[in-house]
Amino acid sequence: MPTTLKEFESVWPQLVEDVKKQCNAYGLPKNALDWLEKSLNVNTVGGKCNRGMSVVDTTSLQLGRPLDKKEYFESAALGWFIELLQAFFLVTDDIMDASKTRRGQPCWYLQPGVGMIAINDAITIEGCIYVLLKKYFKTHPQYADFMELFHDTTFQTELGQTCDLLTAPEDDIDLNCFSLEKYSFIVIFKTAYYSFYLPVALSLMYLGIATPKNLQTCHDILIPMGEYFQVQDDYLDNFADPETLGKIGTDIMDNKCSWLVNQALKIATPEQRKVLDDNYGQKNKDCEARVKKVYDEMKLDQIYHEYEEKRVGEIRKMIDNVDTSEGLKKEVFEEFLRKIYKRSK
Ligand code: DMA
Ligand code: MG
Ligand code: MG
Ligand code: MG
Repeated sequence: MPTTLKEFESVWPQLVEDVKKQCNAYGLPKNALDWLEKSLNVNTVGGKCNRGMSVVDTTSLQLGRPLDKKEYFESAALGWFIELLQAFFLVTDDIMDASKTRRGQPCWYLQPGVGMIAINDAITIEGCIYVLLKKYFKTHPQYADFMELFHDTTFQTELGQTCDLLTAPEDDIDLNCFSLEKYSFIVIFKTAYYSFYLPVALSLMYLGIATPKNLQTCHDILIPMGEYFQVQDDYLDNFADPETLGKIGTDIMDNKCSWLVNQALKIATPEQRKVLDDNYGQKNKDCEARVKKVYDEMKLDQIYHEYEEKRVGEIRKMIDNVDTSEGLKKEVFEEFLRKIYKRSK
């Protein structure tokens, strides 16, 4: 049975206490301690926690039984480190993307009294990963591997964000610069590694079965799955109800090399292309509405649903062919796919 959000969240308060204990050992002033606690709670908790819970689910599926108390806590702690990494990325991403809401609330940098302190808050949240990793895993045989994996994955995500931002200049709109090749690199690096490869790789390391072959198999399935997940994110940015999604889409106004604009460019008539050229990437609601209208005319939602069925079929085939000779279980991938298939938020 997959873990529940409630059970997973029950581990969180202990981790906050641990961070506070470290801060108290440094004699951190009370106001700063309170600030950090609030920033941690607001930015890390309140999401779906698919990434974090997948560490727990992978560990339990691999062992083929429910986890004991210690195993649950340790896997969930590793999962929360991914959620901390995600919080670090989201706080900065929302500033750079000029987003307004996240998880149904104003973005952290827009909350009263926060502003650009949010940049330091993001960096501090990242630092908490290593405070906690040391506390719980210093004597684990895989301590160095955990640390290296977090560092590598963080760097990969940062490179993805670099390409995402450089492909979306504010003042130089040129739709000819977009392509599905560029798109693929951006989303694999900014999303797939930390959201899909990282949770499963951490669990395998925790269990001591992260052989090169098993890690390669994880990579070969989870990177395409992560690519599909970001296509969903781009689709939802335009087509989802912001109320359900918890965030208001910004991709059109931000001039993003989104999956939708790449599809639109493939099929646009000369008239539609002109509307896109004149209105994409403009910080103006009317321009955005014109682009949305073209997307509707093109029935991009239908094209997306066809893509989804085709891609999920291909991923299921890859899962069927998984090499299980070194103990990896197919159910790990089936469960991850189940969590995201046809998601609406
Ligand atoms: C997501 O890109 C990637 C990271 C590393 C946060 P995005 O800007 O499309 O995410 P969102 O739609 O959640 O702002
Ligand atoms: Mg964003
Ligand atoms: Mg972004
Ligand atoms: Mg998005």
